[in-house]
Amino acid sequence: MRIPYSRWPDDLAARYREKGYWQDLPLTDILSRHGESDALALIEGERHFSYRQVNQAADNLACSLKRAGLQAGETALVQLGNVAEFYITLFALLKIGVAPVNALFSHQRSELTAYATQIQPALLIADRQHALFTDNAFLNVLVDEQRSLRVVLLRNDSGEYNLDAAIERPAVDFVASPSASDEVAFFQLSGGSTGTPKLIPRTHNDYDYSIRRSNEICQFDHNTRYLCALPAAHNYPLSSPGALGVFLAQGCVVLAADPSATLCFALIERHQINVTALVPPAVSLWLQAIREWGGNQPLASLTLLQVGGARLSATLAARIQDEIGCQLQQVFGMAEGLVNYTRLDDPPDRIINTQGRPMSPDDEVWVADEHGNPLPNGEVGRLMTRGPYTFRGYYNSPEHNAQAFDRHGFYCSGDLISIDEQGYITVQGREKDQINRGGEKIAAEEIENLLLRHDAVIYAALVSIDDSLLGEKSCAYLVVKAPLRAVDVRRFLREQGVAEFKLPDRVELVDELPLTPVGKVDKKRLRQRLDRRPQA
Ligand code: AMP
Ligand code: DBH
Repeated sequence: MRIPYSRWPDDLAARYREKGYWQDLPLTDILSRHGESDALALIEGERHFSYRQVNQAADNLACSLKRAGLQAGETALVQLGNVAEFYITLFALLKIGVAPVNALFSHQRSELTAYATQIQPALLIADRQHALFTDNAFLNVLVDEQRSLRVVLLRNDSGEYNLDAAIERPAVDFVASPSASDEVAFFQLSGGSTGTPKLIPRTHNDYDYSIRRSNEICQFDHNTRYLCALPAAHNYPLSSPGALGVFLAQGCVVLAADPSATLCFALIERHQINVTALVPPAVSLWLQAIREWGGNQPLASLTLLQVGGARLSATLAARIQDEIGCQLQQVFGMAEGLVNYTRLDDPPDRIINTQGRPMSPDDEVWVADEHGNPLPNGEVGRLMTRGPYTFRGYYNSPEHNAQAFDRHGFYCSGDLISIDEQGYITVQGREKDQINRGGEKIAAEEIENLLLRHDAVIYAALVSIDDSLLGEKSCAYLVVKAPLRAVDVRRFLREQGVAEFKLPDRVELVDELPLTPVGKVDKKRLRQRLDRRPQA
């Protein structure tokens, strides 16, 4: 059984193979090539795992899942936080050709249901420590509604759903059988701009290349000690080069539950971390902590700090080298594929002021005007891209794909950028209807649809407001039948089961929403209104 996805045209696929980008190796190879090694692969709290142990644990789980009847070509819904089991599960599923969606730990009922409905999973792996799974209420609903769901395993469950037992039970006669390298390995999550969160099929070949090439640029090797403080499932700390890059290079990944300075500084010092990845708000908090605590001594081992996920201001960027005491690398990427890096040997001006350049010589990136025509260097327009690790279509979304791609297969990311003569990209803004709340993406339409379910709401529009720490926060403009307080709106959304970071930071009641000449809500004007008003 194969999972359907939009393939690359034959001529491009042939080129990517010829150039050695696609090596026709399964992603499982990243781990199994070190399967006999006793080098330290992973640290989480007091738990230490060698490569041999991670690989064995993944084999054990894979074998348990096979015994439970899981088959190649099926899919899984996984929700695990920054714990060792996240990687063990990912590799176990890859080893039996089952493709997971790795939901973020912040996701709630609404997101999990949307993913399950799209992929029809045969398997659910989650954690009793997540509020959704402390009892069986949601689980029963899922099992009831998703007829495909046959197997459930939960971390921290001592009963029938015991994930830990399935990982400990020794594998017998297990031989890995991953899906073919040009088939879907797993689904990545899109930050999205539509009503339902979209899924991105990633193949072994394309993802493996993005990791391998990232390692070359970021110079990850067996001495790399990487702190993963962002959500482990996110594309950035998973593959840019992220934990998978570290595993490929036989370095060591240390997991942190969150990017707070208190936690991370201690881990960096204790485990002699030399590289980590942050979003811009975390950088602000680290800089503040260094000032308050009087120095960057705990960070002495750190040589490289990657920053991405949202626009980093040049002011913050310029402080990193001196105050944190390590080199900055800007990373402008997307779960859809394309990743841009500033290079380690770039001049400071470029590292501070640009979001880098594409990692592959075969990334085709150009800037389009509103009619889809190419613009000259330096002008601001839409980012268009295709390449050896950029997807060719969201899962099961023909209508949205028709909008998101041009007829030559170039993906329009919704970012507004300019490209200089050296090919360096500067992110200038965004055209997609999305709020980037410190790297966490909110699709306006998803929240507007949920708001419209409220009896008192007639119209809803979610827009961004500038925020000095997060870059952007969200404001819901509502036309209502009866007065609503911000707390009521947030409580209502929470009841709809949506992730906390998507709740509006501010709520404004208005008599009507301004419209554009074609009758769409004029969000630009709404944002301008906010600029003129004092903070509530
Ligand atoms: P996602 O769709 O969740 O993978 O998010 C990808 C989006 O995050 C990009 O299309 C950009 O809008 C934004 N993004 C990621 N990295 C950066 C960066 N370094 N600077 C500005 N925006 C970024
Ligand atoms: O924001 C992102 O999605 C992102 C940022 C940096 C990403 O997917 C990546 C690097 O790979």
